[in-house]
Amino acid sequence: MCQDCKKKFYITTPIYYPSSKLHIGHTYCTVAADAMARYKRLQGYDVMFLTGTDEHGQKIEEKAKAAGVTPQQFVDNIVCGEKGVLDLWKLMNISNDRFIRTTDDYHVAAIQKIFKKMYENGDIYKGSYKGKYCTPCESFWTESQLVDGKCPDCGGEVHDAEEEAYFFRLSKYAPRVRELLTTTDFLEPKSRVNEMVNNFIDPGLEDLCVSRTSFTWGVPVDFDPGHVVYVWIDALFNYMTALGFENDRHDDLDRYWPCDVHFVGKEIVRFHSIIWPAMLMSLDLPLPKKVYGHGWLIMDGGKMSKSKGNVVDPYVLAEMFGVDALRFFLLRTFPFGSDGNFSNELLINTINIDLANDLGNLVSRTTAMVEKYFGGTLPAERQFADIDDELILMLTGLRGRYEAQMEKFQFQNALDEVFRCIQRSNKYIDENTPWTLAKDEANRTRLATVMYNLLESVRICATLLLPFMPDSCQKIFAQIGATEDITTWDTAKTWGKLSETVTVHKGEAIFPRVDTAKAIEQLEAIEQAQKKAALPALEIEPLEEQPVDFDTFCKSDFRAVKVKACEAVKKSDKLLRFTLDDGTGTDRQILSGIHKYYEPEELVGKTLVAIVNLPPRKMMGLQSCGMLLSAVHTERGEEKLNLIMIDDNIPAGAKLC
Ligand code: ME8
Repeated sequence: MCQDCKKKFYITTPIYYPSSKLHIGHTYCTVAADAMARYKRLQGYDVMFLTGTDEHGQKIEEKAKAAGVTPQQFVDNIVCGEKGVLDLWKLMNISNDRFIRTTDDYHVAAIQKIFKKMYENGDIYKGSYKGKYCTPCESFWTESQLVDGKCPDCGGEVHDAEEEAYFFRLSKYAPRVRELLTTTDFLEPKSRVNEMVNNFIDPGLEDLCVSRTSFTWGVPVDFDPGHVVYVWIDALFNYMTALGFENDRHDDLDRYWPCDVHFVGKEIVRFHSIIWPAMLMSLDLPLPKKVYGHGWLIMDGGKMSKSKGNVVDPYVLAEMFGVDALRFFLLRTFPFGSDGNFSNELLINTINIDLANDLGNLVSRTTAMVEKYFGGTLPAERQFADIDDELILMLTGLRGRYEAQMEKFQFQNALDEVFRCIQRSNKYIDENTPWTLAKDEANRTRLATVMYNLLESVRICATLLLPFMPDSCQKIFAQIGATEDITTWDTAKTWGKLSETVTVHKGEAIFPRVDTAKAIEQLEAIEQAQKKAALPALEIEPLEEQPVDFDTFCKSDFRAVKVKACEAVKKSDKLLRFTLDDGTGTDRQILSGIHKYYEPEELVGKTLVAIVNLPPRKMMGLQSCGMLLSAVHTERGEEKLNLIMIDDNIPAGAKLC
């Protein structure tokens, strides 16, 4: 079918803040959108899948300043740098058709035009804003919206702020937005509708502050220098500018708008289901068909975030377990609309049970048996039995059941349908005991039929798993001898597409079993190392600000001392006992708690510095007459100590001044 005649499907993810590296929580939504986009392509749709980055705002400006770079350099590094956003989507095999950056020239110019249009139609006006401001969320809040005096989104501190600003007449659109949410399927899951209506619309929608003067990293309001456009206005319109709205970089607005679905995390549903449609109404533009608010991946009871220190690195997980296994896990384990508790154990269990045991085994047992009993190529004759009917019926009906779930974005349920068929097929092996059939030549045709049925079952299941695990499914097709023309949406509902004399190619295990204990240990070690690497390389104590007068300083008697003997103090983990030559002819004993840093034998013969006129003190029953000087600093969170060792030519007793 020609591209123009195809039905269109436009899907978006949120555009990500490149304020720090992305974590597995960000990956979740993009993988879901990718599975959806691939599913629609499989069905024959002309798909536009958009993702991108939301690069303006105070948070980015501040982070760039702290890093000593310009905001543009800062975001360029996180978006395009090594292991940045683009690399991550490449790694995760994300098939987006377009990638927008809100710093792209065409987008910036378009936002200026859009802002001006709403100013000219009277929906944006100038006023002054007083309120509670949360810097990380770049949001003003009213007193009543705060939770225990803190930002309702991130729980962080807010502060009083006032500025001259432009406002969008959100209040004017409250009745229309309310109707949209309550009488249509615009927002899903339905539970999110109540939240929006009860918490935001019914208490009264106030006009929205849509410009800022307190920072400069944003789209300038071209008719009023000093104002930059509120980051959410800038961000939300990406969904249209990326198609060519108010710019001539792209020209597929007519083709794909209105959007079929915006996938967004639950905390940004408010922006997408209230502010976004209201602005489109203001400009008399068609509304997107749907906003789907998915849940969060939760770790240790909270949303993953860098500040909470519970970020899970998708690079580490993909490298250890494979990209497809990770993609599959995210959509198989958690219902898309609700929160899900992420854990490494859960990830490994899913891989071992679903992929290694169920799917992996089905593929490897089937191909191994076709090789063993038929040298890899099935004979053409068939002998069907009643027992086959149930399997065939289940598999030919799978596409319909799967589709019903996919259309509702219920990835977990769609996968459940596929895995029920995989489990049924494994049971079919046990019911038919091919190894018994193989013992008698008379059963050869029946055995070939059992094998063929299994291969067909694998073909259909793998076709429907393509949106989730594109690479692994291709490997499966290669092993079962399925060509491209019979791994399509159409052929996924029809039995008997593989050649009757199909040849299989048993290959390596596609989903190797993971040794849970070993993998957990490895992951913990990597996470510890990453946490350590994130600590400052070097920390030194701040300089003492209190001056010391010269006479007081001179009272401290520093001497060169030579280590005559050194041993660990019994029953102490820390203490070393030094016997020192201080030049007086009488040995001096000093105890020092540095065993963690030095072994006693390595210090014998060294020339050190001691302060010798401190009052003697007893430690572990032993007298310590003075103190050895050392240098201390912190490296990657670990305290380091170095004894001050001086030139061995300096005689014992020499005064240091
Ligand atoms: O919100 N689990 O950007 P963002 C699931 N720039 N989803 C998570 C998550 C987690 N642990 N952590 C984050 C923004 N997300 C705006 C969007 S769109 C016009 C502008 C999701 O980088 C989060 O819910 O902070 C959101 O949908 C997305 O990642 C981007 O978050």
